[in-house]
Amino acid sequence: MSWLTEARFGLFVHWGIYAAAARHEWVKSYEQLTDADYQPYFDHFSPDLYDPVRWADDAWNAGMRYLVITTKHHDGFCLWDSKLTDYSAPNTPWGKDLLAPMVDAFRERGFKIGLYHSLLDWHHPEFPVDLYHPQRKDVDFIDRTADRDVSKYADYLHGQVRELLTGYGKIDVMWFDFSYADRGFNAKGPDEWRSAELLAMVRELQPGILVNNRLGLGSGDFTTPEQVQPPGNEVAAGNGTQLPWEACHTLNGSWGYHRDNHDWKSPALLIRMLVDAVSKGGNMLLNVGPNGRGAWEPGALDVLSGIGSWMRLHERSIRDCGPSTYVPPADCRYTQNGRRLYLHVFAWPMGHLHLPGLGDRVEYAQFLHDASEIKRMDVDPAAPGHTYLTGLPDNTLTLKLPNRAPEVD
Ligand code: FHN
Repeated sequence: MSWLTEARFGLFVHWGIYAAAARHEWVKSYEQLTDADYQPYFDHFSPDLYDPVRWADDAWNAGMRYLVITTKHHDGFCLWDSKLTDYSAPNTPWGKDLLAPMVDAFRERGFKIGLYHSLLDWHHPEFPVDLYHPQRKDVDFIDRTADRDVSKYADYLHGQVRELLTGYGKIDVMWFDFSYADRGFNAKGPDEWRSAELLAMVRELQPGILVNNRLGLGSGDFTTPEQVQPPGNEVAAGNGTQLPWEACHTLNGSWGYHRDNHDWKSPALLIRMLVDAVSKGGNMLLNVGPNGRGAWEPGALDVLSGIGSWMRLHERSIRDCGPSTYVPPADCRYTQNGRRLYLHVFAWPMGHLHLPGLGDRVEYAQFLHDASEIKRMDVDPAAPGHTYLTGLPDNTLTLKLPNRAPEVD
């Protein structure tokens, strides 16, 4: 798990022909489009502005260190040159595999590579017409699976995952999405995908790969809270052990490109969410939805640039950091890495900033951007073990702790 917890911050990319529709990646289901209704997006998909080297640079400069790309989303469209279907990028006007140049560019830039793969497939003729399927209105609940053989779909699913894990070099994360048992008919849920067999194959083909918790077999190697910040360290369901977790978030409320969604989260908010995650032992996977031409929106680039400016100053308070045993003041977070304790001030108190329990343990406080150091902290003799900081010009401070292990007062 070391590289995942060391990286702490990754890039999620939702991209496919739904980006040409420009109305969310679920557009086929939301609008209950037939295959014929949806075909024009395939027939006109030719992302002339696609530039994976630039994508990798922009993401790296934002401080992201791993990629998770949607190889196939629920609509069934494949970014790579699959031998198991014609419903793929090489058969669109673009005419080429889109995954290979992306994996190459990001790996060359230094990223770990993660592949998102949808367990749902609204294009495959054997995938059950369930309560999410675009054709759900056309069949009665009782007849939903009458004419479909989900085991044939499972063969296809396993075959495509094998293609992905044998055709694109070392893959570091397999990000399946998503299993559900209640499908409005007698579904067996994850058993339909033959998930245990699929997971065994993934681990055999890519030893050391990390697999998320959405294959329907419990917690996986890490849990994936979505669009929420867990209240504390995520605990793996059931067995009480604590697993790494990764909160995935959109920039603007939409995973796939949506022409009307420009309500960008601010860099300040996203930085606080990233700090909050790390302070609780988690990661943040932040999503970009490129448009149908393969470009990232200016609003997205602006937000990522703002995050990158902060990361250039405070990256060490994120990389390989985790929770502290010290309790931070209200509206603050601590992230810690060994003897370095990082104080993140989300909101300024009136007057002093009171750091309970640190007392004279702080050797110095350093403002990361001007390299000035406070040699002496205001220690209130009436409140032994407490430290007061005043007039801090920055929102993230390095506090250096003595060699002895931190204790909680
Ligand atoms: O249905 C998908 C959704 O489109 C998106 O891919 C998110 C990302 O985590 N996963 C599913 C919803 O949980």
